[in-house]
Amino acid sequence: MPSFMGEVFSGIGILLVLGITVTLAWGHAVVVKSSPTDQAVLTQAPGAITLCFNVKIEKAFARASLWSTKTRRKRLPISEHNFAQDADPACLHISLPPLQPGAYQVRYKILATDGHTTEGVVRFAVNEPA
Ligand SMILES: [Cu+2]
Repeated sequence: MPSFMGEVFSGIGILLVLGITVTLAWGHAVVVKSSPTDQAVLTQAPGAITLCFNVKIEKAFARASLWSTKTRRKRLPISEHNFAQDADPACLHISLPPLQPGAYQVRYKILATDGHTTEGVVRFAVNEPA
């Protein structure tokens, strides 16, 4: 094969690799908004956590758990509210049990509609009432 054609083919190869990478990155779910935010220090215990992603997610496959110094991996249910007609398909609401003052982590694992999973954690602290 002449070297010119070789260069053309390797160029096409590079474009294909870049194109595929861009396509995959586009579909991955990334948190664009969370309430409370990660590392938040709160004066009132939150009743729920809301995570909003850059893409639609498969809410039925979402998993979340609560961790603290006293509680290890308490499974958090994905509430019915998530599946309401007017619910944002990119936002996940996770209900929390009543929380005592302390430091907490909510760990989550979600599936984007492209089939890729995203795992993450939101850390927050609830202060003693003043
Ligand atoms: Cu993806």
